[in-house]
Amino acid sequence: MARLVIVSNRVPVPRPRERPQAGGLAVALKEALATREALWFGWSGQTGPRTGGEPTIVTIGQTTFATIDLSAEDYRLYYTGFSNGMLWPLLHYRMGLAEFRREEWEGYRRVNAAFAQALVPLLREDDTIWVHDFHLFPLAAALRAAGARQRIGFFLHVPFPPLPLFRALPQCNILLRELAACDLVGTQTETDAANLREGLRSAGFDVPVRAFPIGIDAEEFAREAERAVRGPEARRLAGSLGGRALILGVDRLDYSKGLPQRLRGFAALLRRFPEHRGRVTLLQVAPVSRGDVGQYRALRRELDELAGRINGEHGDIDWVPVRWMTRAVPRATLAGFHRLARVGLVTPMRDGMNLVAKEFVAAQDEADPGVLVLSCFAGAADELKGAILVNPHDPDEIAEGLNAALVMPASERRARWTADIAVLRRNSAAAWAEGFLAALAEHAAEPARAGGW
Ligand code: ADQ
Repeated sequence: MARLVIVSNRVPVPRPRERPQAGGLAVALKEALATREALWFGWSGQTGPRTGGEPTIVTIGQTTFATIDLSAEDYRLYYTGFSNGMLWPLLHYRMGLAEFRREEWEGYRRVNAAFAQALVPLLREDDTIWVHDFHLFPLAAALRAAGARQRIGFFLHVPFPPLPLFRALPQCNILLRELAACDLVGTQTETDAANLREGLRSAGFDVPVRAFPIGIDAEEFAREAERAVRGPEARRLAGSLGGRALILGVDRLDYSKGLPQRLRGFAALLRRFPEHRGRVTLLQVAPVSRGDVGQYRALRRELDELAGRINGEHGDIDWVPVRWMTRAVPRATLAGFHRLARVGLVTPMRDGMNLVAKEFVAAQDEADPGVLVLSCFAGAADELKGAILVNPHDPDEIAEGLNAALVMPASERRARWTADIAVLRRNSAAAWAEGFLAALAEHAAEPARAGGW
């Protein structure tokens, strides 16, 4: 089997004597990497005197990890600036939060060119290259310019907005042209695929774009949850609830996740459905991410205040309605919390997929499953038909969804869960990776594109 080359912004290089890193792309690609030789290339996560240079190489089993550093200046321009300050909000339909600066755009393209320069010498002729996410839109073109003729696939983990919105980016056509150097582009949903296809066509390119919804290893996560629910943290949490129903939110602290609206939805539940007062607890875990972007600091302040206000207004001497944690909790521990929860509350304003929603379903006890209340704007809503779908902009709709979940009879909970778990088992992480790679092999073999870009 030909070697697989993964390229992503960050590379999860396993550290000696540590458990393999959980979460993210490493979990999704676990099986794809277990069955073939692979090279995983990207940024080390460190800043150094300059961007690029000789990659640091670590080989573990069949996988070689190759990483380069970024200069502090490029970290600011490429990562904090253009990727997180411009592309992230734009791709999540939040144009008002996007900040464009020409020097950041230039830094972004410079880092992509440096990635290509460092990667090309490591490539073999029959490698298959799979590029991940919005940090690396221009990489395929940069690789072609540096001489790479291998097949290249690209997968976008986040949404792609309708074209009139994407056009807010001054260099949108350059970005689309550079993406068109791939042989196949994958998105999370059909909507994202249609939007991106339209964008590419409007710029004069006809690259195949197809939806490949990312999955999880549901069986593995269920085993983790069964183990963790008997562990000390889950037992401590269960004991502290005093028989109250647990509503659980798990996210990175990010404005795409709809956290203020979610807290307002919970407050609306307590106001409009007073029978739940004193009988439910919302635990929201949201560790700080991207703390060096101003908007994220402002979001944290807003949430601190909101959680405090809800507790002040609704709390009682023996009941704190909202438990709000910005500390990180290990993924395995969270699996146990999911299993304890009566309701999983996942209400992003916009999300490529949202794997937390899938993990919540996977973690449930089949005899007595909890209910997922899910934003209709998460990619996962296309697959998880057993969830109660809500519009995350409307706190009243969130409250009604929560109430419906809390009063739902066990037979209906089991029916909804059974439908969703079947989808998760079928659309697994392994099926996602193999599906994309098979499609890439097919498309790259087409004579029209075989000559390269
Ligand atoms: P993210 O925006 O990071 O990912 P998500 O899919 O929800 O979002 O989570 C990815 C992983 O991180 C999951 O395994 C989850 O358990 C873990 N995670 C999330 N919050 C956590 C927390 N508080 N503590 C510990 N672990 C946590 C991007 C896109 C998503 C897309 C994924 C995968 O934004 O839409 O689903 O990539 O393609």
